[in-house]
Amino acid sequence: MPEWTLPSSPTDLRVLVSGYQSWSEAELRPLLDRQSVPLMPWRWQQGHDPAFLPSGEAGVWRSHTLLALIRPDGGGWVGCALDAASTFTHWEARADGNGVRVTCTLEGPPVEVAWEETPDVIGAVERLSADLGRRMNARTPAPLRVWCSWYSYYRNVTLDAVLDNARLARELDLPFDVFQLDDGFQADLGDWLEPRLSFGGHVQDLPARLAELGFTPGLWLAPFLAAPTSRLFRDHPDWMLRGEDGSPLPVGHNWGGPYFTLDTTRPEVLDWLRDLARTVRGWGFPYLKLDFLYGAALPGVRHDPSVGRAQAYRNGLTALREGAGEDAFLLGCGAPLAASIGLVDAMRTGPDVAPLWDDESRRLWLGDASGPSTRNAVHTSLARWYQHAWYQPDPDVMIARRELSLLGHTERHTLLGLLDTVGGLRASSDPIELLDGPGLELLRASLRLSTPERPRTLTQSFGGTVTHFTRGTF
Ligand code: 9PG
Repeated sequence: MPEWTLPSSPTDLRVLVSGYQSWSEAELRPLLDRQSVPLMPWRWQQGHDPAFLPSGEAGVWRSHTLLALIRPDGGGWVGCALDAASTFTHWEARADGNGVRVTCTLEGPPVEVAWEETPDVIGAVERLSADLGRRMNARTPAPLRVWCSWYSYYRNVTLDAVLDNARLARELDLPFDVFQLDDGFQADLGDWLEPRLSFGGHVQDLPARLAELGFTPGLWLAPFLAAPTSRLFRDHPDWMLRGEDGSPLPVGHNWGGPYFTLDTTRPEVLDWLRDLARTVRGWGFPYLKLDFLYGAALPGVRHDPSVGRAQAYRNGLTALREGAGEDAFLLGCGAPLAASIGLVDAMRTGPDVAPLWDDESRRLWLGDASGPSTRNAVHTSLARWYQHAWYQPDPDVMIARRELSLLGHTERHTLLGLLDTVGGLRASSDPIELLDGPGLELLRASLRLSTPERPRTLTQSFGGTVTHFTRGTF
């Protein structure tokens, strides 16, 4: 375990942490602040790494893959893993009297780790993260403009609703590349090939009709998960990740109950994942949003205990890539960030946007900023600006509508500006018929692609985020 003691006074330093998976909080904060840890233990698996949680002590910050400490003059220290394929790199910075102690712990086979003192922290973060991206053969295809059904229809989505929106988008000549159906079409979590009655059709009928309208068909899957009520779970309870007591381990609570995750050290599970991706690709979906991927990387008892959890995760994702094909566009979500490099084309780099600005009670009182809110989404995506060297960032959707939303005019325009700064994918979920003239104009503006910007002034703050971005000289 490498360890460094820095001579700098902790009061002068800020710390940049990256967070573990898409929904975990990433931020730049004074080192003497306290990194929040969710009060509710049942949230730990869903937005954090339960094996490396924030400590909750003032002056102690934990980060995966990358950690930086920044002096007021912009210089400081940066640590970054240079390989993340089968090893998780855990960083901790701890204010210690008049100095700071930094430790780096590896979970998995030994990998090279960079640790530098530099006059330009931001530049070094970008250089080292690009280095990591190169070493892991990052995929950074052109960004896409996506309509996604989730943020207005949620699980009540129907085949007709998606097609109505696609037809209207074509009529209005809205510049979407992809129409992506989200959660709500499947009979149960894990039973992806069987339709849910309320969806009003079979997902298989969608691609040809979307393609006729000139859109690339996209589909959401949570391929590693299984509900206890699903056929997948009933037929293969032995395929699930287990707890110490030998029974399937619940790995989160959503869809009205607990759910389980596949053990990707089992060859038959990898075959099943490959077949699933091949089947939906065969139906005509070359764009897949692969969600809740963190499941395969959770601590637990695996069939093959010699495979570490980063490697187990990567094996599961590799099987999906093999099934979907090299030319499929894979968007990771709820996914360990660096461990996905080279396998996904794009990655959600923050929690969900929601049609409200801030969920203060959950964020402040429950210490959990991984929940859906516009503030949480942009706060975290902005603090991960350097990750565009790993994949196309997906900062999540614009919300341009005024109905079915609590966002005000200024908040909608602020969201637009922040998405523009983050760059990467552009997405919308608005029912197009709800948009009036100004709404359509805002939507069109949000579909204009931009390149990521770097933070230039680290001393200014945005709504509690101590990261400031400006457009221009990148
Ligand atoms: C579909 C949604 C959308 C969305 C994803 C993801 O912790 N949770 O319980 C939790 C639930 C849903 C969620 C994230 C976290 O949203 O980010 O875009 O696809 O699933 O169910």
